Amino acid sequence: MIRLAIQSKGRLNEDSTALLREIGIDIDDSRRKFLSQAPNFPLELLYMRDDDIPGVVSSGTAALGIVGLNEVEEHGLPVQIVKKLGFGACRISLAVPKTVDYTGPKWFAGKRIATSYPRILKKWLDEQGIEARIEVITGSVEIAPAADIADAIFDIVSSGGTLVSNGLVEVEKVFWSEAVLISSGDLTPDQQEILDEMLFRIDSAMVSRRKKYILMNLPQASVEEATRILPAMRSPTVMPLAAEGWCSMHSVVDEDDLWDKIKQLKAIGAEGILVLNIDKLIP
Ligand code: PRT
Ligand code: ZN
Repeated sequence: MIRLAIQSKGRLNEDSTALLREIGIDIDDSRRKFLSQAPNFPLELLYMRDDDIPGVVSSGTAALGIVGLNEVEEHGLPVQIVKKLGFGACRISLAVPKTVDYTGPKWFAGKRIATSYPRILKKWLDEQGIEARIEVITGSVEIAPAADIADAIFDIVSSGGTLVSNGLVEVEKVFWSEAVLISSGDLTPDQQEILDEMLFRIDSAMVSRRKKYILMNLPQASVEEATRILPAMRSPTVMPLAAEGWCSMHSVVDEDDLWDKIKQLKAIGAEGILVLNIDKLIP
């Protein structure tokens, strides 16, 4: 059995539980308590505020956690980053009122900066050799300049919409974050085996997310050329069709390359191109 701490509500909760479901671990959200056990996997879920997750993992109360890298960095506790999970992407940036004539990092010298991330901010200020006053506030940091609590803010930005609607401009992007799987680093052999199984499943889920299955009808004469366009994992599957001189070709492509490949395949006579989502891909 292994215990995993995840955010009980908030931005990372849904994606965390969706990832667990995607790797075949059932979660009963309707009966969500502080602790719940997966019925089909040796995993116990501990639901908590994201701020508490680095702490419970570093103390070993939970062997694993899913939390934003920003929280891990801010708490500075000894936990291992096992895997970046590709959701919850954001950055922590410095922003100033749009009326300010911003001249560069030195502008912050002697200024008051409101933030919930004093440690990450202090590290950046030290690196820049700047002394500023850090005003620690939790929640609604973006209203601090208008309320004259601060001259600038250091806060999480994702789309940037919150800054714009508060008359602020992002001037320095300091820290990039996404959700990460963390571990106490102190696992029993049994727990390590469970984690390895989870990582194997997460990897195949993440790989398959960016891949598409493609099939098409192709003139027999174009098979060699199509094989160059679609390298696939070993080589594309080619099957004869009833129609003389034609075959069916199946392969896997990166989503990023999809439209480019389709254009090239059409140019060599491919027809009836079908593109499908892949549920799981085990390399
Ligand atoms: O209750 P609990 O303490 O668990 O949650 P919380 O309120 O502290 O955190 P929560 O749920 O807001 O965020 C959890 C994690 O999601 C953060 O620690 C980040 O790792 C990640 N994340 C990703 C974000 C955002 N994107 C984000 N946009 N966290 C917060 N925001 C805020 C941002 O500060 C801004 O005020 O959302 C607002 C909208 O952002 P824009 O730029 O899209 O307008
Ligand atoms: Zn929080």
